[in-house]
Amino acid sequence: MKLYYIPTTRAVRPRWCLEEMAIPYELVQLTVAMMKEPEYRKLHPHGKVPVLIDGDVTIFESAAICAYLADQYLEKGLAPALSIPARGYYYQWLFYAVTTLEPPVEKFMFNVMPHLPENLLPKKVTQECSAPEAQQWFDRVSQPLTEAVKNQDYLVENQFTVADIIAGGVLVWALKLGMLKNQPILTAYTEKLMARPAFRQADENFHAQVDS
Ligand SMILES: N[C@@H](CCC(=O)N[C@@H](CS)C(=O)NCC(=O)O)C(=O)O
Repeated sequence: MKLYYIPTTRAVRPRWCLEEMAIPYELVQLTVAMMKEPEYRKLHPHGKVPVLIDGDVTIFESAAICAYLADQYLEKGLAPALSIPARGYYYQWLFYAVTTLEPPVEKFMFNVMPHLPENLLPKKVTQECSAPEAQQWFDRVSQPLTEAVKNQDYLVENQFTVADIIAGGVLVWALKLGMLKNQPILTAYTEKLMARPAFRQADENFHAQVDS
């Protein structure tokens, strides 16, 4: 199992997942320049991270990688069983996190960090809405998450799953960017996720900076 990774990026999510599962893996740390090499483009069509290679399978997209791992190692308990109703809620939060929760956080980030590498989106798309507009948008789409965790620790049936890793991965960015200032419930949920040993291991460079 090989994970192509850059610290603080979306590649933290599959690394967090692997750490939670205690599966041995090889971490391949890339630079932005290495991602643009033709060889790497054979693994990811847009030269981005993360990419996971598991035997004959090469997958990109952070949420897809985590969902794949959870299903391959169902006994590790990071996804509800296929046939139970909780599986529906699991899919709901997994897809909500990447399609609805993440876009305003990404837009906010491009506003406050305009030099982030991004080779896919046209410039006008990365900066089409201001940071305050992105914050308002985020405040609306994060409401359902607040409702979901206000009386329980985790999103699906109060069991930690990959849905928490993917939604949590987005919320960790929001927290670091200062977007959760007025959201005590989501701040508490995110901080609880960040205190997990597997997350701290996966996001080691961030903690090395903050703790030292
Ligand atoms: N939807 C993809 C997004 C991948 C992505 O945009 N990765 C960023 C890092 S967070 C990247 O590699 N950016 C470098 C670039 O676009 O040049 C996922 O979740 O894996």
